Amino acid sequence: MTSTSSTAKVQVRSRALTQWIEEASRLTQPARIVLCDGSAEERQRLIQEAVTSGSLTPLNQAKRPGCYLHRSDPDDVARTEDRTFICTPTREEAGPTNNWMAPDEAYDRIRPWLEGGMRGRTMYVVPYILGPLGSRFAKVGVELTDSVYVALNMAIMTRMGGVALEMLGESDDFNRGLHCTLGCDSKRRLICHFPQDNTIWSVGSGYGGNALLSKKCFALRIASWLGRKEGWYAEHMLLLGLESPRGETSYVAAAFPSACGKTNLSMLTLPPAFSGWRAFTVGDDIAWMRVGADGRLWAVNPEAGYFGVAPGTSMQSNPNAMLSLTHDTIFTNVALTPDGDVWWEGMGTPAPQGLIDWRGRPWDPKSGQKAAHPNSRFTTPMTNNPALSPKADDPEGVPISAVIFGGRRATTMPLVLEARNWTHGVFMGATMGSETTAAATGQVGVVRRDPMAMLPFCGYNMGNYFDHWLRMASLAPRPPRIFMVNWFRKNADGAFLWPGYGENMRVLKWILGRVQGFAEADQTPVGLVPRPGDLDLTGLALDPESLRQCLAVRPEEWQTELESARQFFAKIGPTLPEPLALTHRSLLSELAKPSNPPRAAVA
Ligand code: GTP
Ligand code: SPV
Ligand code: MN
Repeated sequence: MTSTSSTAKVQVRSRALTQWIEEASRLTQPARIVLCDGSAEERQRLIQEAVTSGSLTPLNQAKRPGCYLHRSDPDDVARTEDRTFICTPTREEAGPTNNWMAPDEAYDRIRPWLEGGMRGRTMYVVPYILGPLGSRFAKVGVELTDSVYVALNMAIMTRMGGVALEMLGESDDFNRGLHCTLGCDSKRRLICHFPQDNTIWSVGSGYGGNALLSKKCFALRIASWLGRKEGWYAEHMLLLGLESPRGETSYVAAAFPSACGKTNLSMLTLPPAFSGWRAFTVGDDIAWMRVGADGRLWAVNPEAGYFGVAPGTSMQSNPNAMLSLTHDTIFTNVALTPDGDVWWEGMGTPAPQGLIDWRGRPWDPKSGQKAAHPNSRFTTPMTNNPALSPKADDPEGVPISAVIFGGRRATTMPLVLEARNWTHGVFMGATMGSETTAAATGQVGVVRRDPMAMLPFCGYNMGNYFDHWLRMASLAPRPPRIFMVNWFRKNADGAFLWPGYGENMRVLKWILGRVQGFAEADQTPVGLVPRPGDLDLTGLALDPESLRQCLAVRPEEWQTELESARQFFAKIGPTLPEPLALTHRSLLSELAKPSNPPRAAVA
């Protein structure tokens, strides 16, 4: 018999929501239904439940108050792109880069698994808002989940609870996310998106983007589809504010693929030579953008927390993240120290003796295995971030001066490259490549085309998505300038050429200088690149040869790059917009011009 929690001080006024909850509970047959109100008392209650059930382990509360550790099933540690489907009436709508299933087939495949799937368990009803309260960007979603870990994460990642029911009112306009862990059985794992129904069904996984349905499923896949229909943009982008010594703040939006540096750049700590400058985080993973009445592009962060990569996060690389993690944070798949604290590779402190690894087993430093999973994560509220922008909650969002695309590339891609114009910029984003990372299951370190960092997240046909991007220039009379960056180029010994992290400010300063019209650049066949003297390198000990290699545009590497772009465009097929094909041809002929090589930036 199902009972509904009576402790919640909130009320559902939407008949559509009540009906959907009834329908889902008839199907999954939970023992209890808990309507989440988002209160602090509720959070404590859910934490208690999670600790009792073993889903969360309390950390040392003196050292890390309000912090807990979660260990996921070892077979369920990252997004599973091969189990992720876009379920549109036709295959063409999903396009050649997405897995596609017909909606009826997907519903029919999953429904039998859901029958009684929550028996003996609790169904948490998690209403949430994406976007600042009162913003024209904001949208309501509701996730029904049998995972208390998911409910607790959603409370950090979104504006969750009564506020969302308030905003929804009697309306039937909300995203319906149904999530059932099914014992995290990889054989019954499917993440299906039904854009036409504003619905997501996710089963068989309790991890990250597979299970926190507000994040990649709604805020990117479904939202990108809504954005095309309604004339706005949902992007896999960080949002960063940079205040100059004159007190003017400019905002940039940057799209890097998963585990390629968005959280780090969004929280960067400036080098000492940049005293007088300040950096503020608006968002670290997702941006929703619209053209404003002033003709500029305006963006909000739809989320309210960070689900960030732990390994590599240290007081040296990202102090703002480290300070955020001192309280009220959930850690997933990191290592546990004997005194109840957390540890991961690249934390900047030696591994303490007696570590318990991410699987919950004693860790042997000589085993060659990682103590923390490479995709181990922290979930922390944005209000924990000392660098949080005062605009992070602004319903209007922030105006974007520059869009930055970036990948993880050992070769070819210079430290920074400016597009000649909007179409060239869209081409750069559309053809960007990046080495795969641990954020998704599968082989790590192989270069794949990941357009605008959206390959796994675009909810519709990629060719139409490119077209939507091209259209922005006509919608916005004052569009942002477009750049490409690469923090990950390597020398012949396989070491990173560029120090990265806070030093990336030097590149950002050049980008702002270009936008404002005072920074210089060199023309290359593939775009504009700073000469070494155009970057502010005050206080940076980087040898001139490494810098030269960072900035080099090598025609033979670009031949290979453009061939790879051609193959990718061939895969896109008939929906590829003609201006992108034309840009490809004109870049090829630029590269072939004999007069091109002897330029400063060309090695
Ligand atoms: P998702 O949350 O998966 O979308 O990842 P993300 O894009 O936010 O990446 P994140 O900032 O968490 O960084 C991922 C990894 O890249 C971490 O291990 C970082 O230490 C490393 N990283 C970030 N920025 C830099 C950089 O500038 N240089 C180098 N070499 N590594 C970096
Ligand atoms: C990513 O993979 O881009 C992430 C983590 O931000 S997840 O929430 O798992 O998608
Ligand atoms: Mn991400």
